[in-house]
Amino acid sequence: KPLSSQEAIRLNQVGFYPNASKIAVVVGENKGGKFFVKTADGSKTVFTGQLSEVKAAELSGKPTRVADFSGFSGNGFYVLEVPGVGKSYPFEIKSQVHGPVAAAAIKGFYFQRTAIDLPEKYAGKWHRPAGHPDDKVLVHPSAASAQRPAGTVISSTKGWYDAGDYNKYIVNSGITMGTLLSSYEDFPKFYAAQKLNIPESGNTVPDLLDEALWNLRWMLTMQDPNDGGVYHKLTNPAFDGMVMPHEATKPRYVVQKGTGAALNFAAVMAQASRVYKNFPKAFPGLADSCLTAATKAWEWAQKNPNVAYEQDAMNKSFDPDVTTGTYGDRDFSDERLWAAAELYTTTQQDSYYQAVNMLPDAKMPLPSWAQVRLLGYYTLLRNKNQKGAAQKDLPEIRKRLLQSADDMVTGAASASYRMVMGRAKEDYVWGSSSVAANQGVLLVQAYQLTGDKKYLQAALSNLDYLLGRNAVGYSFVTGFGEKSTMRPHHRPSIADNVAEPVPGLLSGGTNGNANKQDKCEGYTATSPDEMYLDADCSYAANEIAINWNAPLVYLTGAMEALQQQ
Ligand code: 9MR
Repeated sequence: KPLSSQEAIRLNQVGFYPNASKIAVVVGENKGGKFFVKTADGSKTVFTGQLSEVKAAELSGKPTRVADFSGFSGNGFYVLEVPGVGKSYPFEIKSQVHGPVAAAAIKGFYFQRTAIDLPEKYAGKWHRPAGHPDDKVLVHPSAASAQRPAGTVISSTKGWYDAGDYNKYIVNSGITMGTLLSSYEDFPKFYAAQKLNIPESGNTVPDLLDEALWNLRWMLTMQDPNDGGVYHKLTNPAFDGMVMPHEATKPRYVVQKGTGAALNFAAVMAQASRVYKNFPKAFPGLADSCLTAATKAWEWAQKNPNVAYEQDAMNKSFDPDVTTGTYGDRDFSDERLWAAAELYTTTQQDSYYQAVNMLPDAKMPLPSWAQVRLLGYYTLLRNKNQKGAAQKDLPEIRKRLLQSADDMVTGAASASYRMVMGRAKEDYVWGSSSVAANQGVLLVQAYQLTGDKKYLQAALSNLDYLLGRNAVGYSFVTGFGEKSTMRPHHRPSIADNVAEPVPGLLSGGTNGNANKQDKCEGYTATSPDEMYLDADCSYAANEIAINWNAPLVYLTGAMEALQQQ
Protein backbone atom coordinates (compact mmCIF):
# COMPACT_ATOMS: atom_id res chain seq x y z
CA LYS A 1 0.00 0.00 0.00
CA PRO A 2 1.52 3.34 -1.02
CA LEU A 3 2.36 5.78 1.75
CA SER A 4 0.22 8.86 2.18
CA SER A 5 2.11 12.14 2.00
CA GLN A 6 1.79 12.42 5.78
CA GLU A 7 3.35 9.01 6.23
CA ALA A 8 6.12 9.76 3.74
CA ILE A 9 7.21 12.96 5.47
CA ARG A 10 8.66 11.95 8.84
CA LEU A 11 9.00 14.57 11.51
CA ASN A 12 8.49 15.17 15.19
CA GLN A 13 4.69 15.28 15.18
CA VAL A 14 4.56 17.33 18.36
CA GLY A 15 6.78 20.15 17.22
CA PHE A 16 9.93 22.21 17.50
CA TYR A 17 11.56 24.82 19.66
CA PRO A 18 11.94 28.16 17.84
CA ASN A 19 15.72 28.22 18.05
CA ALA A 20 16.40 24.51 17.74
CA SER A 21 17.12 22.45 14.66
CA LYS A 22 14.06 21.39 12.62
CA ILE A 23 14.35 18.44 10.33
CA ALA A 24 11.99 16.26 8.34
CA VAL A 25 12.94 13.16 6.39
CA VAL A 26 11.10 12.44 3.16
CA VAL A 27 11.06 8.80 2.09
CA GLY A 28 10.34 7.60 -1.44
CA GLU A 29 11.89 8.16 -4.81
CA ASN A 30 10.21 11.38 -5.74
CA LYS A 31 12.36 14.00 -7.35
CA GLY A 32 12.08 17.73 -6.97
CA GLY A 33 14.36 20.05 -5.15
CA LYS A 34 12.23 22.44 -3.14
CA PHE A 35 10.08 22.19 -0.05
CA PHE A 36 7.83 24.69 1.68
CA VAL A 37 6.75 25.40 5.22
CA LYS A 38 3.17 26.66 5.14
CA THR A 39 0.72 27.81 7.75
CA ALA A 40 -1.44 24.87 8.90
CA ASP A 41 -4.37 25.96 6.70
CA GLY A 42 -2.02 25.94 3.72
CA SER A 43 -2.75 29.57 2.86
CA LYS A 44 0.66 31.11 3.36
CA THR A 45 4.21 29.99 2.64
CA VAL A 46 6.51 31.09 5.45
CA PHE A 47 9.74 29.31 4.45
CA THR A 48 11.17 27.81 1.29
CA GLY A 49 14.07 25.37 1.40
CA GLN A 50 16.04 22.93 -0.71
CA LEU A 51 15.85 19.19 -0.10
CA SER A 52 19.13 17.35 0.33
CA GLU A 53 20.40 14.88 -2.27
CA VAL A 54 18.77 11.45 -2.16
CA LYS A 55 20.52 9.08 0.22
CA ALA A 56 19.82 5.39 0.83
CA ALA A 57 18.74 4.78 4.44
CA GLU A 58 21.49 2.81 6.20
CA LEU A 59 19.44 -0.27 7.07
CA SER A 60 16.55 -0.47 4.63
CA GLY A 61 18.26 1.08 1.62
CA LYS A 62 15.15 3.18 1.02
CA PRO A 63 15.74 6.58 -0.58
CA THR A 64 15.56 9.49 1.85
CA ARG A 65 15.88 13.24 1.49
CA VAL A 66 16.22 15.73 4.30
CA ALA A 67 14.22 18.94 4.63
CA ASP A 68 16.06 21.21 7.03
CA PHE A 69 14.01 24.22 8.07
CA SER A 70 16.04 25.17 11.14
CA GLY A 71 16.30 28.64 9.65
CA PHE A 72 12.61 29.25 10.31
CA SER A 73 11.62 30.12 13.88
CA GLY A 74 8.18 31.74 13.82
CA ASN A 75 5.70 30.57 16.45
CA GLY A 76 2.59 28.85 15.13
CA PHE A 77 1.04 25.75 13.54
CA TYR A 78 2.46 24.63 10.21
CA VAL A 79 2.68 21.87 7.63
CA LEU A 80 5.59 20.93 5.43
CA GLU A 81 4.81 20.63 1.74
CA VAL A 82 6.97 18.68 -0.69
CA PRO A 83 6.03 18.98 -4.36
CA GLY A 84 5.29 15.54 -5.79
CA VAL A 85 4.73 14.11 -2.30
CA GLY A 86 2.21 16.34 -0.54
CA LYS A 87 1.75 17.70 2.95
CA SER A 88 3.03 16.51 6.34
CA TYR A 89 1.06 16.18 9.55
CA PRO A 90 0.64 19.59 11.18
CA PHE A 91 3.20 20.57 13.82
CA GLU A 92 3.78 23.45 16.16
CA ILE A 93 6.73 25.76 16.72
CA LYS A 94 6.90 27.38 20.15
CA SER A 95 8.98 27.43 23.29
CA GLN A 96 8.06 24.70 25.80
CA VAL A 97 6.59 22.69 22.95
CA HIS A 98 7.46 19.43 24.75
CA GLY A 99 6.03 20.54 28.11
CA PRO A 100 2.86 18.45 27.77
CA VAL A 101 4.71 15.29 26.72
CA ALA A 102 7.23 15.79 29.55
CA ALA A 103 4.37 15.97 32.06
CA ALA A 104 2.45 13.07 30.50
CA ALA A 105 5.54 10.86 30.63
CA ILE A 106 5.52 11.15 34.44
CA LYS A 107 1.75 10.96 34.66
CA GLY A 108 2.16 7.65 32.85
CA PHE A 109 3.61 6.30 36.11
CA TYR A 110 0.51 7.45 37.98
CA PHE A 111 -1.55 5.32 35.59
CA GLN A 112 0.70 2.35 36.50
CA ARG A 113 -0.03 2.66 40.22
CA THR A 114 -1.17 -0.48 41.98
CA ALA A 115 -3.35 -0.53 45.09
CA ILE A 116 -5.19 2.76 44.62
CA ASP A 117 -8.30 3.88 42.73
CA LEU A 118 -7.58 6.17 39.81
CA PRO A 119 -10.59 8.52 39.97
CA GLU A 120 -11.79 10.56 37.01
CA LYS A 121 -10.52 13.73 38.67
CA TYR A 122 -6.93 12.64 38.01
CA ALA A 123 -7.28 9.89 35.44
CA GLY A 124 -9.91 11.38 33.13
CA LYS A 125 -11.55 8.82 30.89
CA TRP A 126 -8.96 6.25 31.95
CA HIS A 127 -10.31 6.18 35.52
CA ARG A 128 -10.41 2.69 37.01
CA PRO A 129 -10.75 0.90 40.34
CA ALA A 130 -7.65 -0.05 42.32
CA GLY A 131 -5.91 -3.26 41.38
CA HIS A 132 -3.58 -5.56 43.32
CA PRO A 133 -3.62 -4.26 46.92
CA ASP A 134 -0.78 -6.72 47.64
CA ASP A 135 -1.49 -6.49 51.35
CA LYS A 136 -1.52 -10.30 51.58
CA VAL A 137 1.39 -11.64 49.58
CA LEU A 138 2.79 -15.14 50.06
CA VAL A 139 6.43 -15.96 50.63
CA HIS A 140 7.25 -18.41 47.82
CA PRO A 141 9.12 -21.55 48.89
CA SER A 142 12.16 -20.26 46.98
CA ALA A 143 12.27 -17.33 49.41
CA ALA A 144 11.61 -19.23 52.62
CA SER A 145 13.74 -18.46 55.69
CA ALA A 146 13.61 -19.42 59.36
CA GLN A 147 11.75 -16.23 60.26
CA ARG A 148 9.57 -16.31 57.15
CA PRO A 149 8.78 -19.88 56.17
CA ALA A 150 7.04 -20.64 52.86
CA GLY A 151 3.47 -19.41 52.91
CA THR A 152 4.13 -16.58 55.37
CA VAL A 153 1.82 -13.68 54.50
CA ILE A 154 3.46 -10.26 54.17
CA SER A 155 2.19 -6.88 53.07
CA SER A 156 3.99 -5.44 50.06
CA THR A 157 1.59 -2.82 48.88
CA LYS A 158 1.89 0.17 46.50
CA GLY A 159 4.40 0.35 43.64
CA TRP A 160 3.88 0.53 39.90
CA TYR A 161 3.01 -2.20 37.45
CA ASP A 162 6.21 -2.91 35.57
CA ALA A 163 4.84 -2.77 32.08
CA GLY A 164 1.90 -4.21 30.15
CA ASP A 165 1.82 -6.96 32.79
CA TYR A 166 0.80 -6.65 36.42
CA ASN A 167 3.94 -7.74 38.24
CA LYS A 168 6.47 -5.72 40.23
CA TYR A 169 10.17 -6.40 39.70
CA ILE A 170 12.95 -4.96 41.87
CA VAL A 171 15.69 -5.09 39.25
CA ASN A 172 13.68 -3.06 36.77
CA SER A 173 12.57 -0.66 39.46
CA GLY A 174 16.26 0.02 39.99
CA ILE A 175 17.14 1.72 36.74
CA THR A 176 13.69 3.30 36.61
CA MET A 177 13.93 4.97 40.00
CA GLY A 178 17.58 5.88 39.46
CA THR A 179 16.70 7.65 36.23
CA LEU A 180 13.72 9.49 37.71
CA LEU A 181 15.62 10.61 40.80
CA SER A 182 18.45 11.76 38.55
CA SER A 183 15.99 13.81 36.52
CA TYR A 184 15.12 15.60 39.72
CA GLU A 185 18.72 15.98 40.87
CA ASP A 186 19.74 17.47 37.52
CA PHE A 187 16.75 19.80 37.06
CA PRO A 188 15.25 20.55 40.48
CA LYS A 189 13.84 23.95 39.52
CA PHE A 190 12.04 22.57 36.51
CA TYR A 191 10.41 19.84 38.59
CA ALA A 192 9.53 22.19 41.44
CA ALA A 193 7.32 24.11 39.03
CA GLN A 194 5.73 21.18 37.21
CA LYS A 195 2.12 20.24 38.03
CA LEU A 196 0.80 16.82 37.09
CA ASN A 197 -2.68 16.68 38.65
CA ILE A 198 -1.96 13.65 40.82
CA PRO A 199 -3.48 13.19 44.30
CA GLU A 200 -0.39 14.69 46.01
CA SER A 201 -0.14 17.73 43.72
CA GLY A 202 -1.26 20.04 46.52
CA ASN A 203 1.63 19.22 48.87
CA THR A 204 4.97 21.00 49.14
CA VAL A 205 6.93 18.35 47.26
CA PRO A 206 7.58 18.28 43.50
CA ASP A 207 5.06 15.99 41.81
CA LEU A 208 7.82 13.89 40.27
CA LEU A 209 9.06 12.99 43.76
CA ASP A 210 5.53 12.31 45.01
CA GLU A 211 5.05 9.92 42.13
CA ALA A 212 8.41 8.23 42.67
CA LEU A 213 7.57 7.80 46.35
CA TRP A 214 4.67 5.53 45.40
CA ASN A 215 7.19 2.99 44.12
CA LEU A 216 9.84 3.71 46.75
CA ARG A 217 7.39 2.76 49.52
CA TRP A 218 6.76 -0.55 47.81
CA MET A 219 10.46 -1.22 47.29
CA LEU A 220 11.08 -0.76 51.02
CA THR A 221 8.65 -3.61 51.73
CA MET A 222 10.65 -5.96 49.49
CA GLN A 223 13.52 -6.06 51.96
CA ASP A 224 13.43 -8.84 54.53
CA PRO A 225 14.06 -6.95 57.78
CA ASN A 226 15.60 -10.06 59.32
CA ASP A 227 18.66 -10.17 57.09
CA GLY A 228 18.57 -7.18 54.71
CA GLY A 229 18.11 -9.37 51.62
CA VAL A 230 15.72 -8.22 48.91
CA TYR A 231 13.21 -10.37 47.03
CA HIS A 232 13.74 -10.41 43.27
CA LYS A 233 10.10 -9.74 42.40
CA LEU A 234 6.49 -9.77 43.51
CA THR A 235 4.52 -11.75 40.98
CA ASN A 236 1.71 -14.01 39.93
CA PRO A 237 2.89 -17.47 39.00
CA ALA A 238 1.85 -16.78 35.37
CA PHE A 239 0.95 -13.67 33.35
CA ASP A 240 -2.68 -12.53 33.58
CA GLY A 241 -5.01 -12.36 30.59
CA MET A 242 -5.83 -9.01 28.99
CA VAL A 243 -8.12 -7.93 31.84
CA MET A 244 -8.39 -4.82 33.99
CA PRO A 245 -6.19 -4.72 37.11
CA HIS A 246 -9.03 -5.21 39.60
CA GLU A 247 -10.14 -8.31 37.70
CA ALA A 248 -6.75 -9.96 38.08
CA THR A 249 -6.95 -11.49 41.54
CA LYS A 250 -4.73 -14.57 41.48
CA PRO A 251 -2.41 -15.21 44.46
CA ARG A 252 0.82 -13.22 44.51
CA TYR A 253 4.25 -14.23 45.75
CA VAL A 254 7.58 -12.74 46.64
CA VAL A 255 10.29 -15.00 45.25
CA GLN A 256 13.95 -15.75 45.94
CA LYS A 257 16.29 -13.03 47.18
CA GLY A 258 19.17 -12.16 44.90
CA THR A 259 22.29 -10.06 44.50
CA GLY A 260 20.89 -8.06 41.59
CA ALA A 261 17.82 -7.11 43.60
CA ALA A 262 19.88 -6.22 46.70
CA LEU A 263 22.30 -3.97 44.79
CA ASN A 264 19.62 -2.22 42.72
CA PHE A 265 17.72 -1.65 45.94
CA ALA A 266 20.80 -0.34 47.74
CA ALA A 267 21.56 2.12 44.94
CA VAL A 268 18.00 3.44 44.77
CA MET A 269 17.67 3.76 48.55
CA ALA A 270 20.99 5.58 48.86
CA GLN A 271 20.02 8.03 46.13
CA ALA A 272 16.51 8.43 47.54
CA SER A 273 17.95 9.20 50.96
CA ARG A 274 19.89 12.10 49.44
CA VAL A 275 16.91 13.39 47.46
CA TYR A 276 14.15 13.11 50.07
CA LYS A 277 16.39 14.55 52.77
CA ASN A 278 15.48 17.93 51.27
CA PHE A 279 11.87 17.43 52.37
CA PRO A 280 12.12 16.58 56.07
CA LYS A 281 8.79 18.16 57.02
CA ALA A 282 6.82 16.34 54.37
CA PHE A 283 8.48 12.98 55.00
CA PRO A 284 9.99 12.88 58.50
CA GLY A 285 12.42 10.02 58.95
CA LEU A 286 12.21 8.84 55.36
CA ALA A 287 15.77 9.75 54.37
CA ASP A 288 17.17 7.89 57.39
CA SER A 289 15.02 4.82 56.75
CA CYS A 290 16.20 4.74 53.14
CA LEU A 291 19.85 4.95 54.12
CA THR A 292 19.51 2.21 56.72
CA ALA A 293 17.75 0.02 54.17
CA ALA A 294 20.48 0.76 51.63
CA THR A 295 23.35 -0.18 53.92
CA LYS A 296 21.63 -3.39 55.03
CA ALA A 297 21.03 -4.45 51.44
CA TRP A 298 24.63 -3.59 50.55
CA GLU A 299 25.89 -5.72 53.42
CA TRP A 300 23.67 -8.62 52.34
CA ALA A 301 25.12 -8.34 48.84
CA GLN A 302 28.67 -8.30 50.22
CA LYS A 303 27.92 -11.57 52.01
CA ASN A 304 26.04 -12.99 49.02
CA PRO A 305 27.97 -11.59 46.05
CA ASN A 306 26.75 -13.94 43.37
CA VAL A 307 23.16 -15.08 43.87
CA ALA A 308 21.59 -14.93 40.40
CA TYR A 309 17.88 -15.26 39.83
CA GLU A 310 17.67 -18.52 37.89
CA GLN A 311 13.97 -19.04 37.26
CA ASP A 312 14.21 -22.38 35.46
CA ALA A 313 16.35 -23.88 38.19
CA MET A 314 13.99 -22.47 40.81
CA ASN A 315 11.01 -24.07 39.11
CA LYS A 316 12.70 -27.47 39.26
CA SER A 317 12.90 -27.27 43.04
CA PHE A 318 9.84 -25.29 44.11
CA ASP A 319 6.11 -24.98 43.48
CA PRO A 320 4.25 -23.20 42.14
CA ASP A 321 6.25 -22.63 38.96
CA VAL A 322 6.80 -18.98 38.12
CA THR A 323 6.82 -18.02 34.43
CA THR A 324 6.63 -14.21 34.46
CA GLY A 325 9.46 -11.84 33.46
CA THR A 326 12.88 -12.92 34.70
CA TYR A 327 15.14 -9.86 34.54
CA GLY A 328 17.75 -12.56 34.89
CA ASP A 329 21.05 -10.73 34.98
CA ARG A 330 24.09 -12.78 36.01
CA ASP A 331 26.79 -10.11 36.08
CA PHE A 332 26.55 -7.88 39.13
CA SER A 333 29.73 -5.85 38.69
CA ASP A 334 27.85 -2.86 37.26
CA GLU A 335 25.10 -3.04 39.92
CA ARG A 336 27.80 -3.15 42.61
CA LEU A 337 29.58 -0.18 41.04
CA TRP A 338 26.34 1.82 40.90
CA ALA A 339 25.36 1.00 44.50
CA ALA A 340 28.85 1.90 45.69
CA ALA A 341 28.73 5.23 43.84
CA GLU A 342 25.35 6.12 45.39
CA LEU A 343 26.36 5.06 48.90
CA TYR A 344 29.66 6.91 48.62
CA THR A 345 27.92 10.07 47.42
CA THR A 346 25.23 9.98 50.09
CA THR A 347 27.41 9.02 53.06
CA GLN A 348 30.65 10.64 51.86
CA GLN A 349 32.47 7.54 53.07
CA ASP A 350 35.42 6.50 50.91
CA SER A 351 35.07 2.88 52.00
CA TYR A 352 32.12 2.38 49.64
CA TYR A 353 34.07 3.80 46.74
CA GLN A 354 37.06 1.66 47.54
CA ALA A 355 34.96 -1.50 47.79
CA VAL A 356 34.67 -1.72 44.00
CA ASN A 357 36.73 -1.24 40.89
CA MET A 358 35.21 1.93 39.45
CA LEU A 359 37.08 1.70 36.15
CA PRO A 360 36.96 -2.01 35.34
CA ASP A 361 37.50 -1.30 31.63
CA ALA A 362 37.19 1.61 29.22
CA LYS A 363 33.64 0.77 28.09
CA MET A 364 30.72 3.15 28.49
CA PRO A 365 27.80 0.73 28.10
CA LEU A 366 24.50 2.46 27.50
CA PRO A 367 22.16 1.96 30.48
CA SER A 368 19.53 -0.76 30.37
CA TRP A 369 17.91 -2.84 33.14
CA ALA A 370 20.89 -5.21 33.06
CA GLN A 371 23.59 -2.57 32.76
CA VAL A 372 23.71 0.33 35.20
CA ARG A 373 27.37 1.32 35.27
CA LEU A 374 26.67 4.74 33.79
CA LEU A 375 24.11 5.55 36.46
CA GLY A 376 27.01 5.41 38.88
CA TYR A 377 29.18 7.58 36.66
CA TYR A 378 26.39 10.13 36.20
CA THR A 379 26.07 10.45 39.97
CA LEU A 380 29.82 10.81 40.49
CA LEU A 381 30.04 13.49 37.80
CA ARG A 382 26.94 15.29 39.11
CA ASN A 383 28.66 15.51 42.49
CA LYS A 384 32.10 16.23 41.10
CA ASN A 385 32.85 18.77 43.80
CA GLN A 386 32.57 16.23 46.58
CA LYS A 387 35.98 15.71 48.14
CA GLY A 388 36.97 12.10 48.44
CA ALA A 389 38.16 8.94 46.78
CA ALA A 390 36.38 9.60 43.47
CA GLN A 391 38.45 12.69 42.70
CA LYS A 392 41.31 10.71 41.20
CA ASP A 393 39.01 8.96 38.68
CA LEU A 394 36.74 11.82 37.66
CA PRO A 395 38.90 13.21 34.84
CA GLU A 396 39.01 9.76 33.23
CA ILE A 397 35.25 9.17 33.64
CA ARG A 398 34.53 12.58 32.19
CA LYS A 399 36.84 11.95 29.24
CA ARG A 400 35.19 8.63 28.44
CA LEU A 401 31.70 10.05 28.69
CA LEU A 402 32.55 12.90 26.34
CA GLN A 403 34.16 10.47 23.94
CA SER A 404 30.90 8.47 23.78
CA ALA A 405 28.91 11.62 23.29
CA ASP A 406 31.24 12.80 20.51
CA ASP A 407 30.86 9.47 18.71
CA MET A 408 27.10 9.93 18.86
CA VAL A 409 27.22 13.49 17.56
CA THR A 410 29.51 12.56 14.67
CA GLY A 411 27.32 9.64 13.64
CA ALA A 412 24.17 11.74 13.73
CA ALA A 413 25.42 14.41 11.38
CA SER A 414 25.96 11.95 8.54
CA ALA A 415 22.99 9.60 9.12
CA SER A 416 20.09 9.60 6.67
CA TYR A 417 17.66 10.46 9.49
CA ARG A 418 20.13 12.92 11.03
CA MET A 419 19.75 11.24 14.41
CA VAL A 420 21.87 9.49 16.96
CA MET A 421 19.54 6.50 17.22
CA GLY A 422 20.19 3.67 14.80
CA ARG A 423 23.86 4.20 14.01
CA ALA A 424 24.13 0.44 14.47
CA LYS A 425 21.37 -2.08 13.84
CA GLU A 426 21.95 -3.32 17.41
CA ASP A 427 20.12 -0.22 18.62
CA TYR A 428 16.88 -1.86 17.46
CA VAL A 429 16.44 -4.29 20.34
CA TRP A 430 13.47 -5.11 22.57
CA GLY A 431 12.67 -1.71 24.08
CA SER A 432 14.68 0.22 21.47
CA SER A 433 12.81 3.41 22.34
CA SER A 434 14.70 3.37 25.62
CA VAL A 435 17.97 3.04 23.71
CA ALA A 436 17.11 6.28 21.91
CA ALA A 437 16.06 7.94 25.16
CA ASN A 438 19.13 6.75 27.08
CA GLN A 439 21.45 7.98 24.32
CA GLY A 440 19.67 11.30 24.83
CA VAL A 441 20.33 11.17 28.57
CA LEU A 442 24.05 10.57 28.00
CA LEU A 443 24.18 13.53 25.62
CA VAL A 444 22.46 15.75 28.17
CA GLN A 445 25.10 14.71 30.72
CA ALA A 446 27.76 15.74 28.19
CA TYR A 447 26.04 19.08 27.78
CA GLN A 448 25.89 19.56 31.54
CA LEU A 449 29.63 18.95 31.74
CA THR A 450 30.67 21.18 28.86
CA GLY A 451 27.89 23.62 27.99
CA ASP A 452 28.40 22.66 24.36
CA LYS A 453 25.08 22.91 22.52
CA LYS A 454 25.96 20.31 19.92
CA TYR A 455 25.16 17.70 22.58
CA LEU A 456 21.74 19.19 23.24
CA GLN A 457 20.96 19.23 19.55
CA ALA A 458 21.97 15.59 19.24
CA ALA A 459 19.81 14.68 22.24
CA LEU A 460 16.89 16.45 20.63
CA SER A 461 17.39 14.44 17.43
CA ASN A 462 16.51 11.34 19.41
CA LEU A 463 13.40 12.95 20.88
CA ASP A 464 12.46 13.75 17.28
CA TYR A 465 13.02 10.05 16.57
CA LEU A 466 10.65 9.00 19.35
CA LEU A 467 7.97 11.45 18.23
CA GLY A 468 7.91 10.52 14.56
CA ARG A 469 11.14 11.06 12.64
CA ASN A 470 11.84 7.37 12.25
CA ALA A 471 11.67 4.59 9.70
CA VAL A 472 8.10 3.60 10.61
CA GLY A 473 6.69 7.11 10.88
CA TYR A 474 5.09 6.56 14.29
CA SER A 475 5.21 8.65 17.39
CA PHE A 476 5.93 5.98 20.02
CA VAL A 477 4.40 8.03 22.85
CA THR A 478 0.71 7.28 23.35
CA GLY A 479 -1.51 10.33 23.01
CA PHE A 480 1.11 12.47 21.23
CA GLY A 481 1.19 12.96 17.47
CA GLU A 482 -1.32 12.34 14.70
CA LYS A 483 0.03 8.87 14.08
CA SER A 484 1.03 7.43 17.41
CA THR A 485 0.90 4.04 19.10
CA MET A 486 -2.78 3.09 19.56
CA ARG A 487 -2.75 -0.56 20.59
CA PRO A 488 0.15 -1.08 23.01
CA HIS A 489 0.61 -4.41 24.77
CA HIS A 490 -0.74 -2.83 27.95
CA ARG A 491 -3.55 -4.64 29.69
CA PRO A 492 -5.52 -1.59 30.91
CA SER A 493 -5.30 0.14 27.53
CA ILE A 494 -6.73 -2.93 25.80
CA ALA A 495 -9.32 -3.96 28.43
CA ASP A 496 -10.78 -0.59 29.38
CA ASN A 497 -13.16 -0.04 26.43
CA VAL A 498 -11.67 3.41 25.86
CA ALA A 499 -10.54 3.80 22.25
CA GLU A 500 -7.44 5.80 23.07
CA PRO A 501 -4.66 4.06 24.99
CA VAL A 502 -3.63 5.34 28.40
CA PRO A 503 -1.59 8.46 27.52
CA GLY A 504 2.06 9.27 28.10
CA LEU A 505 3.35 5.71 27.72
CA LEU A 506 6.38 4.92 25.58
CA SER A 507 6.06 1.91 23.32
CA GLY A 508 9.15 -0.29 23.31
CA GLY A 509 9.19 0.38 19.59
CA THR A 510 11.01 -1.10 16.65
CA ASN A 511 12.79 -4.37 17.37
CA GLY A 512 14.65 -6.26 14.64
CA ASN A 513 13.73 -9.63 16.17
CA ALA A 514 10.18 -8.83 17.28
CA ASN A 515 8.50 -11.02 14.67
CA LYS A 516 10.43 -14.06 15.88
CA GLN A 517 9.96 -13.21 19.56
CA ASP A 518 6.24 -12.50 19.86
CA LYS A 519 5.21 -14.22 16.61
CA CYS A 520 2.38 -11.75 16.27
CA GLU A 521 0.82 -11.74 12.79
CA GLY A 522 1.22 -8.71 10.58
CA TYR A 523 4.90 -7.78 10.56
CA THR A 524 5.96 -6.85 7.04
CA ALA A 525 9.42 -5.36 7.64
CA THR A 526 12.57 -6.60 6.03
CA SER A 527 15.00 -4.35 7.91
CA PRO A 528 15.44 -3.99 11.70
CA ASP A 529 14.55 -0.29 11.82
CA GLU A 530 11.14 -1.07 10.32
CA MET A 531 10.19 -4.06 12.49
CA TYR A 532 7.26 -2.57 14.37
CA LEU A 533 3.60 -3.47 14.65
CA ASP A 534 1.01 -1.38 16.44
CA ALA A 535 -0.89 -4.40 17.77
CA ASP A 536 -1.47 -5.58 21.32
CA CYS A 537 -0.10 -9.05 20.53
CA SER A 538 3.27 -7.53 19.59
CA TYR A 539 4.72 -7.54 23.07
CA ALA A 540 8.27 -7.55 21.72
CA ALA A 541 7.77 -4.30 19.78
CA ASN A 542 4.77 -2.61 21.34
CA GLU A 543 4.73 -3.15 25.09
CA ILE A 544 5.24 -0.25 27.45
CA ALA A 545 7.49 -0.40 30.52
CA ILE A 546 8.55 1.81 33.41
CA ASN A 547 12.24 1.51 32.53
CA TRP A 548 11.47 2.91 29.08
CA ASN A 549 9.25 5.74 30.32
CA ALA A 550 11.87 6.88 32.82
CA PRO A 551 14.49 8.02 30.27
CA LEU A 552 11.66 9.61 28.30
CA VAL A 553 10.91 11.61 31.45
CA TYR A 554 14.57 12.54 31.72
CA LEU A 555 14.98 13.50 28.07
CA THR A 556 11.78 15.53 27.73
CA GLY A 557 12.33 17.25 31.08
CA ALA A 558 15.92 18.08 30.16
CA MET A 559 14.90 19.53 26.80
CA GLU A 560 12.27 21.68 28.50
CA ALA A 561 14.64 22.80 31.23
CA LEU A 562 17.52 23.57 28.87
CA GLN A 563 15.92 24.77 25.67
CA GLN A 564 16.52 28.44 26.39
CA GLN A 565 20.25 27.93 26.89
O1 9MR B 1 12.81 -5.29 28.79
C1 9MR B 1 13.04 -6.68 28.78
C2 9MR B 1 13.86 -7.02 27.55
O2 9MR B 1 15.14 -6.45 27.65
C3 9MR B 1 13.96 -8.54 27.42
O3 9MR B 1 14.58 -8.83 26.19
C4 9MR B 1 12.57 -9.15 27.47
C5 9MR B 1 12.57 -10.66 27.36
O4 9MR B 1 13.19 -11.23 28.46
O5 9MR B 1 11.91 -8.80 28.68
C6 9MR B 1 11.71 -7.42 28.81
O6 9MR B 1 11.12 -7.17 30.05
C7 9MR B 1 9.77 -7.53 30.23
C8 9MR B 1 9.71 -8.22 31.59
O7 9MR B 1 10.39 -9.43 31.53
C9 9MR B 1 8.27 -8.44 32.07
N1 9MR B 1 7.51 -7.22 32.04
C10 9MR B 1 7.50 -6.61 30.71
C11 9MR B 1 8.91 -6.27 30.27
C12 9MR B 1 8.91 -5.50 28.96
O8 9MR B 1 8.58 -6.28 27.86
